[in-house]
Amino acid sequence: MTHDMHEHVKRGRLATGILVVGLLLLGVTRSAGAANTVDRQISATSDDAMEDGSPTLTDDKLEFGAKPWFGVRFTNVAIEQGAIITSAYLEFKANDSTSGDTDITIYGEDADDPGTFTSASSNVSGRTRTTASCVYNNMPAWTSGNWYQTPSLVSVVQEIVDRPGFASSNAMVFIIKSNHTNGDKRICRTRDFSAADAPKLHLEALMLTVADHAAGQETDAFSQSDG
Ligand SMILES: [Ca+2]
Repeated sequence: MTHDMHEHVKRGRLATGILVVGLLLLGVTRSAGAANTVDRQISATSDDAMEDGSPTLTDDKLEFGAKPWFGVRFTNVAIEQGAIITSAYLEFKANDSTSGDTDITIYGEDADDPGTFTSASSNVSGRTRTTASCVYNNMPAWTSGNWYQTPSLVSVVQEIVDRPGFASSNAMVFIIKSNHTNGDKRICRTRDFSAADAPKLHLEALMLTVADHAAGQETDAFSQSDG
């Protein structure tokens, strides 16, 4: 073959490869259904709580790294059971400008539709936690008045929505543990400070369509998401 013929064959193989990749991407998109974004903000005073001994429900701030346990609950989380979670994080509004060593771990509550918090003993720390968690050590410095996102909580939220009993518009709880309470802290505002400053939840998911379920595409979609 001449040099030109070699180049022609190489370009042909490249074009075929691009076509195959494109078709694969189309297939993944079609089998996973429509994207869905959910943004929720705490709306009830008992939906954010601090536990240091018995839980308290009306603190206007949560002090990560100073108190041992916090709970935040979001209602009406419109995610289909078994959906593929592609993005998940909490957002907190800083009340103070703080820096220094603050380390927390974030779990979900392993429940289909968890209730709001009460002042009963261990009502935050005693709830069943997800196996998945987000270790968030060495939190960045916070500046008063700014919003801060946690790292990804995809694995935590996926474990919750994969529960057979989870249903769209159920509530979702996150349990936050301070990994030590002897160092510095990050102080955020709660629903009790103001409605506008209450903690937020952001989720993005690929929703499986009815047709996808009927075609048995759900298994394919999950195996692709595992990659
Ligand atoms: Ca509260």
